[in-house]
Amino acid sequence: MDTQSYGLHVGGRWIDAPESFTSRNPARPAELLGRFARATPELVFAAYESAADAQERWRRTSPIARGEVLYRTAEVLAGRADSLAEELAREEGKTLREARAEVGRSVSILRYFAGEAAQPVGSVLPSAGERTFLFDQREPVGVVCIITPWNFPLAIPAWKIAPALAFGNTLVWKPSELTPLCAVRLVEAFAEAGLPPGVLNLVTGLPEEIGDAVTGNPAVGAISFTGSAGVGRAIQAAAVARGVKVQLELGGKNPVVVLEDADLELAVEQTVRGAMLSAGQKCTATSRAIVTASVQDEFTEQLIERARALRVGDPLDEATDLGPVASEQQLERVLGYLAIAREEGLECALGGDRLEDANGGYFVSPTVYLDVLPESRIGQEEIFGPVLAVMAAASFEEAIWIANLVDYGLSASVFTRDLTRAFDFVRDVQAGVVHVNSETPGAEPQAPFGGTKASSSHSREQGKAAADFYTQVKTVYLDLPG
Ligand code: UN1
Repeated sequence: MDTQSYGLHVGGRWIDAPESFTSRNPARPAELLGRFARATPELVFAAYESAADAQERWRRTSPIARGEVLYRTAEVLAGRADSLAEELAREEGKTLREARAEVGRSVSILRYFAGEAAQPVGSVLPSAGERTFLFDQREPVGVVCIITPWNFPLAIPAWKIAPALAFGNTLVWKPSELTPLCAVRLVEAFAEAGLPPGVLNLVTGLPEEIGDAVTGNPAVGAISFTGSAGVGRAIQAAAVARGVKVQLELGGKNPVVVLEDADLELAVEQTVRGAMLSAGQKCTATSRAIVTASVQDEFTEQLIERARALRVGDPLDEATDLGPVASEQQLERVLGYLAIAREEGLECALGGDRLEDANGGYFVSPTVYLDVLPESRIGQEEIFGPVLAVMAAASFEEAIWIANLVDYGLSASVFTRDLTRAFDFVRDVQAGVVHVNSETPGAEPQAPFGGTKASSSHSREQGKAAADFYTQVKTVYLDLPG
């Protein structure tokens, strides 16, 4: 059993902290993934000093050279995909299959932003002045603070760190305390790829001890946060008060709308995937299936049959479809919602309980509730577990109305063969990402990603949109004398 110790990464060196914390396998909580340095506010301060010191040199490094570091990092990750996927599955609890996909996705993200580093950074504009050369150019923000969740412990950090580096910023990164091993592995890959010391600093630790030091350091030029709405909004309020640029990716209560002309087999398969894989722990996971009346019985019957066939078990077993939820706290949260569903008297067609196993893993059975009222708590709140609420709609118009009846607005899907209604859905649904005939999760690196309403700060990540956050624009009026 691996109980190796891992340090913080500050100024290019791995350094110890006075105390440590552990990371555990949620499928067998007795198994430790390692001991990790528990940063203090002083050590976080040191990380910012190192990021600030490295800033001048990194911003002057050619974007082409910065892109090459990203490309080499992608190669390092690709070269150890198998061991990384296994560690990810052991530490976070998603299946090996999904962990491999996440490593592959992280490689793609790094390659995409390696190329993005060589893209145009501004434009030449016509000027009223006859001898004025007018242009704008993008410059780094400076020192960036990245705070990432446990559910995609490689991909989300990759899609924040890669553009931050490509555009010349230096960073302090605080990963979730549930997945520090994945964070260490990613930083190791950057270091091996030749990222200069101090450019990317890693502070592992407990939010209650270092949260303020991480977000409140005077060197911070921008904060990018993915996680819960409560924490995110508090960070945003404090950042806005200090004039710091901030970007939030928060939760979702993502619907699929199934219309009577849908390919039902496809709709069932994609809904089950979207709701249950990764044990429902994606901000883009499907948590509501809004089904028009005429296909409701058939859809529901097939859905329950398909979801019942899912194999819950050890993520390292190739046959497993979904593993445990990621932590004891997460288990409590999901079980709390299952209790609420019982209190609300919901009809539970499948699951509804913890799955006990010999190792005390945090398993929850895939759960489907029928006839959920759109205004109920199960119909409104983000559960972040393998729980799907099925709702009836009398018409397409009512389905859209229900879809929009939540605070969140991240992702939404419609299943139909009718092109007109597909486009009507695209036009009317309140979501930052819309799928037609595919599951609600998923985000390709070249496309902007983010939510509307309570799901984000109305900013977008990845693709060309990443430059808007990780750079600032300078406009230059260059007059030639004589
Ligand atoms: C995906 O749908 O594959 O935390 C990505 C999350 C999102 C990312 C989802 N920010 O789940």
